[in-house]
Amino acid sequence: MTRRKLVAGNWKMHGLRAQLGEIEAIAAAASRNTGVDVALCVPFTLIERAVAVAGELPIGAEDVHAEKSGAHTGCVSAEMVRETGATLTIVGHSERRADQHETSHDAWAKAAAAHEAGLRVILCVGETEAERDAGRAERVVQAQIEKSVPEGAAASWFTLAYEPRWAIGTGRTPTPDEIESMHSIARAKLSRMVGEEAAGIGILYGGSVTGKNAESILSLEDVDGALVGGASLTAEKFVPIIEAAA
Ligand code: G2H
Repeated sequence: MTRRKLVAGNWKMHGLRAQLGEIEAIAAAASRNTGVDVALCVPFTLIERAVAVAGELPIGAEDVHAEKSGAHTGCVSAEMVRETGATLTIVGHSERRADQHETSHDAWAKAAAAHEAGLRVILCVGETEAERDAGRAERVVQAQIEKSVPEGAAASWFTLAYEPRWAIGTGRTPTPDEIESMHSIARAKLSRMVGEEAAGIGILYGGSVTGKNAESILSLEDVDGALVGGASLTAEKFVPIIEAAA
């Protein structure tokens, strides 16, 4: 099954209105590079303005709450995100698992809520350095997939992102063999969960992707794109990654 590559930016806790020009420049590059899908996930506060300047570039959130509404001070529901004009969201990012103590069950509930609200979901999984050193990386990632991928996950709305935690924002990346091996294990796990649909589900790599390493990572079997943090903050850094995927 043919899978189009997706390069998604994750601005994390970066981005004020002064950076909207970067989004316009990224959107322009995305429209020139028709061989790849591009998306940008930004802080809640910037979504509506980002949507207004992004044209055809899909804008997403970095998280949603699992419930539709309620007494959850400071939280934002998937329905609220959808109303801003956003069309996707990240869930289960390792920084939320670490900083907000989110579990795979939380990620599962958020992914299901996001889908119900009409958002595309990018669900993140990935092992810690200690887990890899202990030879447990594959089991950890398989267990995260088992517990956090919603029933009926389908290529039309669901994307998985493998992000080894020790590679995030550190400048370190796994070897090509390690990436290929984990992506193949992840797809096999998805296949046991959702059957033939797994062949169409994109699996992104995330963790210190830059313009320098993008081509070698994106050319790997079973790598269907990238989730990019630091290098998505400016068009100057992000556009070469988009071009490497196109
Ligand atoms: C991993 C990635 C984006 P960075 O978190 O999700 O961030 O590219 O900065 O390592």
